[in-house]
Amino acid sequence: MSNLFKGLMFNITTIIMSLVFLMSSLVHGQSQETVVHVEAIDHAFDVDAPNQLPSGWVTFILSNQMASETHEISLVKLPDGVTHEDYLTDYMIAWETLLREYQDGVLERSGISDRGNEILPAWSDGLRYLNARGLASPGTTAERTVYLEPGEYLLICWLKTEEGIIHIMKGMHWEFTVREDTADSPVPNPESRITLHEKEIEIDWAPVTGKHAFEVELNKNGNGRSYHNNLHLVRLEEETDLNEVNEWMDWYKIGGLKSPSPVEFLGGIEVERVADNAYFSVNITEPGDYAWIVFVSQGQGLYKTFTVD
Ligand SMILES: [Cu+2]
Repeated sequence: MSNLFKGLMFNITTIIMSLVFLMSSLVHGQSQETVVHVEAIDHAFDVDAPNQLPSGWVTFILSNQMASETHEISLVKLPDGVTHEDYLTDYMIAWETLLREYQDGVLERSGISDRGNEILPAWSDGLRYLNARGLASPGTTAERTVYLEPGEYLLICWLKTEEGIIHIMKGMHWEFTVREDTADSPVPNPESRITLHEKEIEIDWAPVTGKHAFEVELNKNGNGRSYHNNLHLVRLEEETDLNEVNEWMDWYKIGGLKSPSPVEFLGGIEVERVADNAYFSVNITEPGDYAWIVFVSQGQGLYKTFTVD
């Protein structure tokens, strides 16, 4: 009787321990799926996650601790029926052509859109850029939280090498699928909010060192399109010229988004002009002078400088 009881207890204990182990692996698996760690390499993404993720809120952490160039977290959702391969060949080859024609002076700035309609695949209109230009300089780590609908995605980097080659073409792309099942990850609820008005960056925040999470509200005009679609944090040096930084952020220009960058980038966002609020985090490790910068194409960037004591 007593042996039977011991045997029963042993079995129950084994079952409980197996369940605890199973649950802890599930929790571990889930956290790896909703917080995706990405190490930037010149030129690849080393991603510590399965290439099938649940739908819902997912945070991408781009660590640029090993590379010598500035990189970014850019996320694009493909239209139905379009493969990762289609994007990396048909679409990217057309962009290489557009860039070359513009830089060779064959194409005017105002003609890029029409020429794009001629040579980009018809499905390009169906691409959804969830984020681009989450710029991170060497030695920095940037975070971005996005809502992923089911579908096929690419994590890419549009920056350029010294020779002017787009990092995607050098191998900076990671393909993944977002499943129908939803992760129970919470809606981001950051401490601070930034509002991008037409002519002002409004921010309610006491700048101190440490990690900071932000929600960005994009003020929209009457047509439902936001005045601005991007925001970045940079660390200022004595000689930093923010107008020069704005020029450098112009991807089309020969020197645009090509390392070395004129300033240290600590992360940020770029979204479509019809996008809802955006979420990102930055890490300020040292006191100094900093600036929020909104890149304005062919115009004057929007800036807000601040000091961290
Ligand atoms: Cu890159």
